[in-house]
Amino acid sequence: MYAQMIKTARSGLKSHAEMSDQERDFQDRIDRDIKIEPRDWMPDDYRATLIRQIGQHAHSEVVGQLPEGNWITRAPTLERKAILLAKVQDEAGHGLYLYAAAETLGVSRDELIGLLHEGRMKYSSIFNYPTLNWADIGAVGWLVDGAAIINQVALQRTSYGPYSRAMVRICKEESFHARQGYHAIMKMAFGTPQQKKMAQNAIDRLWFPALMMFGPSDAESVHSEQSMAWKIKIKSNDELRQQFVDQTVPQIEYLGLDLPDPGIKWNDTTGHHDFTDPDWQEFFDVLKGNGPCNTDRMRDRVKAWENGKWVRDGLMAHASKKATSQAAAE
Ligand code: BYC
Repeated sequence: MYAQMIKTARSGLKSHAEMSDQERDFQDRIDRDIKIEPRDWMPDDYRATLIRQIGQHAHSEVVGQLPEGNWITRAPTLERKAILLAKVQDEAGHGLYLYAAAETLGVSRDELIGLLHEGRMKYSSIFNYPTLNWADIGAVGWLVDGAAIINQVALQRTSYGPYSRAMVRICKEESFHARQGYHAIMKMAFGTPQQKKMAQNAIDRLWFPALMMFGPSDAESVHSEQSMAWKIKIKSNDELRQQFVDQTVPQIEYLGLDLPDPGIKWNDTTGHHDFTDPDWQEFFDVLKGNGPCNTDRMRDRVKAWENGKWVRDGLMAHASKKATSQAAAE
């Protein structure tokens, strides 16, 4: 169903005059901050945009388990292992809330997962970078979850009710994720010279990929204008990226480490930090499937899906048996 919708999705903003009466009423509800619920009428493109964004978001949560899950068996202490295990389980839960929110739009989870596996849906570019050592796990929690929260706090006010409510819950868990990441990196920054070096190295490799998580610049963003008019997105890619930089600079200063960008400096005129853009060519290459880990991530996800078939079949058989015996008893 969704595969068909994306083929017909229209691009470009409709003027008030171009809208039908129904579309004008819909836009009016959005403008008055009234949430849109699953049974409400909505334009097909609004539905398709939400399915794309929520689906991509759900896939990111699930694929995002891989780089961190890789370190559960190698966590340096029992406490760190328990924390990481809980975090990775939380990501599965986030995926579940989001797939459930997407299902309220009439698309099945199987279809979304099928599209991901065929390479027709995306997941966040950040998860195509490797986690090479323990310091990377701290940096992921601090920078990657930190970037995700900034985006998701804004999305709590998104116009689609089920997405907005999923975000409220996810944000609560994400703040624990970011804090545990900062705590792990802080231990290393204030640890031995070798630990400090590892922490710096992780930040050097993950800083620019973390900036890319907010998407292309506003000038290059294809969907922002319409998504902001529909309040699917509340803040633009560049606004959120700037917020992340402003939030992170004092945190890195406290750690006594550096961001790998000599261009970062406070600007009195704008009231924000200036910073260097990531390499956008690299970003678009990663999106095309040419990042360091794209192939591994998809191979691992497809394998996990295939290996989990017997569990899904068992659950379906149990549910149908239960439904039959319930019907017979009535
Ligand atoms: N990566 O017009 P634009 C987490 C695509 S997971 C990949 O600006 P939009 C975590 C975009 O899809 C948190 N693709 O798009 C989990 C579009 O391509 P298509 C994940 C990207 O949608 C586990 C094209 O580029 N968070 O925290 O208006 C462990 C043009 O872009 C990316 C979310 O998903 C990217 N970074 O804005 C640890 C938040 N950026 O579809 C942590 C929800 C752009 O036309 N999503 N593209 O082929 C959003 O807020 C928005 O979708 C974005 C992009 C800001 C990401």
